[in-house]
Amino acid sequence: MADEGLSAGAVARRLGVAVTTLRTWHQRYGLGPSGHVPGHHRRYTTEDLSRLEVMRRLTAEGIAPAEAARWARYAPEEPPTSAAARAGGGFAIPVGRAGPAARGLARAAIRLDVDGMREIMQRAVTDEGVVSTWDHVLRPVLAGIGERHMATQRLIEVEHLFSRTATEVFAAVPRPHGGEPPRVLLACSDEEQHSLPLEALAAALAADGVGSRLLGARVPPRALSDAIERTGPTVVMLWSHAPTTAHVGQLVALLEAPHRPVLILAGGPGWTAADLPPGVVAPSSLADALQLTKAWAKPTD
Ligand code: B12
Repeated sequence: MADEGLSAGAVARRLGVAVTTLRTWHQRYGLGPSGHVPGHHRRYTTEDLSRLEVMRRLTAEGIAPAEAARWARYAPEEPPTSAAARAGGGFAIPVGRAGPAARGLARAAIRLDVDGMREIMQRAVTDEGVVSTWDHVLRPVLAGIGERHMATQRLIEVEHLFSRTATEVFAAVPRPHGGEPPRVLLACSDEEQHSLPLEALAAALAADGVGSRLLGARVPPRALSDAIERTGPTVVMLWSHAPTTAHVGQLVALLEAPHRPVLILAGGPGWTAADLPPGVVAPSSLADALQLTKAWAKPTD
């Protein structure tokens, strides 16, 4: 490169990107020209160019621009490669042996591409149904997000947007209406925030014509018993994702309720089988929970 540096047009041509893209990278992410030649616009130096090469490569691999720019600014000599990322060492969300839909979803998630995520999730629900979408498309990505978060303490924004989008897609599955009031009550235990698995179950039930009441996250014992008294469900599922929210007392209260539900399910990895009171059933999967719930959700009188 000549000593006086490169113009924006020349850099754009070398990188194969538009001049407007360069301008955006400059204005939003501080990846601008640092050289200065009197009487000229600022010029891109060799260092600027190598930063921009990192930026171009990482964004082309699907890494979010802000994230790519952080690498480009601070570690241009050691950017992650997409192969390293797939192996779990970079910015990609590892999805193991999951199929193309989960891979595409993971890429859309890391880019915070909300439309892309919604489209993939919706298409999977339409083509494969809720259970398969959960097991083969969403769950691998959720587990991958959890893994990357543990390793890096990052990606909370990805986790939130992903969860929100999944919530919307599950909620959009049409609910049965016009028949009997729902006999199924779905609730997270007190202080439990991981409601997505219950949202998946509500959507799967709806797709099979079974209605439910979904109380969602953090249901205190009193609220749960009030809801049971007022709605008389035949099936109740209480979800706990971690031992800290596996309040066995909440299950005991269900067993002792004046209108005891016929089937009490303890869902989620928070519960320990040995601690479950007799009469409580722990499903092993969404499909299992769906089958059990449907069997008991029919009117009994
Ligand atoms: C999304 C997410 C969140 C979202 C939840 C959004 C929502 N609306 O649900 C938000 C941001 C709220 C969240 C918050 C927190 N989270 Co969080 N979260 C996750 C994440 C990424 C996915 C959760 C999920 O849905 N998993 C579903 C599948 C993937 O879980 P699974 O264990 O394979 O489940 C199987 C079985 O349970 C079985 N099964 C048995 N019965 C049934 C019945 C049904 C109906 C179904 C569907 C399945 C089923 O099949 C399932 C698979 O289908 C996980 C990572 C992970 N690996 O799960 C962390 C994770 C669960 N969270 C974790 C933590 C620590 C937290 C926080 C405490 C963080 C914080 N410091 O604030 C908080 C609050 C937790 C609380 N008090 O409830 C830890 C839990 C560690 C632990 N065991 O104690 C995890 C494992 C992440 C990690 N690796 O550290 N989280």
